[in-house]
Amino acid sequence: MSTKEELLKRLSDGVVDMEEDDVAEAAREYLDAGYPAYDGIMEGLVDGMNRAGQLYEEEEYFVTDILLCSDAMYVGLDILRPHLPAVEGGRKVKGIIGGVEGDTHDIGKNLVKIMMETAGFEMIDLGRDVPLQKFVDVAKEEQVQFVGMSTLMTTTMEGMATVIRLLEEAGIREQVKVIVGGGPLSQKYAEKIGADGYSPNAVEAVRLVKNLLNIA
Ligand code: B1M
Repeated sequence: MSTKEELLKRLSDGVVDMEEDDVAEAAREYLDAGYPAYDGIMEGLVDGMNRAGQLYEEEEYFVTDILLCSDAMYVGLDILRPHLPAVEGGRKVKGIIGGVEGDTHDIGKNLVKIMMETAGFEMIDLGRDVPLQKFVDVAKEEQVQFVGMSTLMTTTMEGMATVIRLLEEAGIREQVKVIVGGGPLSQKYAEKIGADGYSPNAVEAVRLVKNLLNIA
């Protein structure tokens, strides 16, 4: 029988190698062995996606490769995700999440959404390349408690500041917590634009929202 580390490596390698069948097989074996789905996602699938991202940056991988890697990651997510422990009871928290206008990256945003849903939050996913005003309109219509914005590009970061200004203009800034995340962002930048918080990853994002909304 394979060890947990061996199975995590197979999950990660399967994503890097764009091998959907290998990922599916490793994910099933991983669950059958009784290992936690959460680690399989973060230390297996996400690790593989991060490695694939590195290869893209080194110009070893092309756009098509990276998209096939993400397909393999989603195959694994479909298998592991139903086995994440569900959170029972508590006050239902409602939030929106989206990638800001001009940015079509959505892999990290999707992971954040999945972790939030697993934590019991009701998430409205606005998708990617979301018009800035839409964050405000939906926040108002749906009376959400928090707004999550993601971007991976320096060229689109400024859109987050605009959304915060639009929330103020709409008179609902005090009613929602705003959190931001994505590659080029930082705590410092979040503070600069007046966001309530920044998270470097999907797991921290859940903790951040819980802290901001005073949920145990
Ligand atoms: Co592009 N891309 N890309 N890309 N891409 C980057 C981001 C880049 C850094 C690569 C580089 O050049 N070094 C660069 C941005 C440079 C910059 O602005 N500083 C870049 C560029 C330039 C571009 C294009 C413009 C390329 C072009 O066409 N010339 C173009 C964008 C077009 C557009 O959007 N208008 C483009 C396109 C693409 C692909 C389509 C090929 C693909 C995206 C597929 C998709 O998302 N559906 C892609 C990818 C995959 C990447 C890299 C390689 C990997 C990103 C990724 O998915 N990582 C990336 C380089 C890199 O990051 N190493 C790169 C895995 C993912 C799990 O991590 O998204 O960081 P990440 O999410 C993390 C955290 O950031 C955090 O939690 C997540 C999970 O833990 N997080 C949040 C994210 N959002 C959060 C929100 C939160 C909290 C935490 O709260 C709300």
